Amino acid sequence: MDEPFILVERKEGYRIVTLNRPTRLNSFNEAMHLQLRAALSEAEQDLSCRAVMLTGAGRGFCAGQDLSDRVMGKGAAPPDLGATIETYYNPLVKQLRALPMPIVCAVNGVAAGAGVNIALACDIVVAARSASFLEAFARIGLIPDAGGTWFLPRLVGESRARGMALLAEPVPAETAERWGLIWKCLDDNELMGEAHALCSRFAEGATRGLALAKRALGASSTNTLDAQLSLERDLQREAGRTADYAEGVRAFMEKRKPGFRGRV
Ligand code: T3D
Repeated sequence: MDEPFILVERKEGYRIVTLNRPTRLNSFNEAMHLQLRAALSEAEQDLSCRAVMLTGAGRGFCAGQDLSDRVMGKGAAPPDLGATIETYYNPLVKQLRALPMPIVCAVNGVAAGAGVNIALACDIVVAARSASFLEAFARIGLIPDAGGTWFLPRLVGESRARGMALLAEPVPAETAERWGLIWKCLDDNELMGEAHALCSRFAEGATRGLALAKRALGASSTNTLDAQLSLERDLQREAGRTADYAEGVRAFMEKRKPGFRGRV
């Protein structure tokens, strides 16, 4: 049986999913991919789960692909990386984006390679001041994958995206916040407290509305304004039919905190 490369902790209304290969800076092997996929699917199926926190064990967040699985003997046929991307990384990014609840990524230390882009696929990224973001691919002759070439220019603009991708230098968490790559950089000892506070807040949120907002934002960068306005109309129609919307309006009028029911 595989080791537990993914740890799951259940909290009131949310789950903490921890990448757990600390001696390899939580880099991905196949077993970790499969365990992460299963953990996210279980979170999705549990209607009481209204947010997910993704973080790493030990001093790093995630160093991307485990390169010890990619060492080639001289003269050996190269691996088909397109196949591993298709089988593991692309489904993971799509799964994170489609999760019907917010995902808070608590970047506790260095994020490198696909580790950066998996963080960027999450909804809210908070990072410890000591963390850094390293699109390491150019150092080994690869291109940013796991959505990197899509996320980077959208988040930080073309020139910074090209700098990160082509120079492969670490971007400190403080700079990442200033550039808009992430939501917030926090003192190391405040990171997990803030990540828990965000998840607790989402665990009391109007989850279906938040999921619809994720969908709308996810579609916006490839839509025309006309198409986006139509999508907003359709998704708002759906949001307007939720019990949480009715409760939100009632609570506002009665000047009280809303008691949202979330995914039910
Ligand atoms: O292959 C496919 O399927 C295609 C998909 C590719 C996706 C990718 O992510 S490709 C990019 C892979 N990642 C990298 O290139 C990053 C490699 N790691 C680093 O550059 C450095 O480790 C860091 C800059 C992230 C951190 O540096 P530092 O000095 O803080 O730590 P370290 O000493 O390098 O690493 C600590 C240990 O973790 C070390 O092991 P040791 O010597 O203590 O036994 C190191 O070998 C191991 N480690 C770190 N990253 C990886 C790794 N082992 C395997 N794979 C790694 N990616």
